Amino acid sequence: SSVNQPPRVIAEEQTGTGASALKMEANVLVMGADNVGKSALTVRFLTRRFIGEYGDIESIYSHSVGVDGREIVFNIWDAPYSQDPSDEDCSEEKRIQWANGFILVYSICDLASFNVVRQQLQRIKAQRDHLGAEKVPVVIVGNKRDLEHRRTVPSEEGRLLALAAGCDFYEVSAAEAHHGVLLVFHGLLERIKDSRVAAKKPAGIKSIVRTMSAVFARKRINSL
Ligand SMILES: Nc1nc2c(ncn2[C@@H]2O[C@H](COP(=O)(O)OP(=O)(O)O)[C@@H](O)[C@H]2O)c(=O)[nH]1
Ligand SMILES: [Mg+2]
Repeated sequence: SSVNQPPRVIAEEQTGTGASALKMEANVLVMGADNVGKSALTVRFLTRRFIGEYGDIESIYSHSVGVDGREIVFNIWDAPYSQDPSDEDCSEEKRIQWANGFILVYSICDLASFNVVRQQLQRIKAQRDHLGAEKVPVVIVGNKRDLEHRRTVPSEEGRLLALAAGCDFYEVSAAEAHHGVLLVFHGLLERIKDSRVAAKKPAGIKSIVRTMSAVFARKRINSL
């Protein structure tokens, strides 16, 4: 179902027992340059179909799926690309704040769109690092894989960018197949789950070990 409305603030996943433990919401922001297939990808995931032309309507879609007996509600924001990120009331900043996970889309036949993904990735990292957040759930998607004869972005470039940024990478064709698109959204969901588990842990084993060795190091120094 399409909902043309301003973003809602979605409550974080509930813990504990009861129905709330079985339901999880994930806010997904789809980003990338114009014409790379952001809407095609989104609509493919929602309806399993490829329509061809999508217009430029900004939408937030809500879509429920069952995963391992649990209800997952994807709230997907299909955002148009703005040349100037500081423009339009800092809305990119607001979108980034809203999102739990990011799908960064470029077209494999459009090198400029790949550079847009690089820049958006940096802005996401900058904003999230500033908030002191855990590792940000991001997947990078090279779309239009069916247009191999027009490729200008080698697969390796996409893979290297993802490797450097610590995120997942997929090449898909929203036009030709549903399966790859499904993997993108479910891959991101796993990342979002991981980031929530990480955020809940008060102290990782590494930081405990670090504290212990600091204590012992001090003792050793004192006893000299
Ligand atoms: N060949 C091909 N065309 C695609 C694919 N995905 C989207 N398109 C086309 O690319 C154009 C832009 O798609 P759209 O989803 O509107 O891009 P957006 O501006 O990023 O939302 C449309 O004409 C789509 O039909 C794809 O995987 N392969
Ligand atoms: Mg669009």
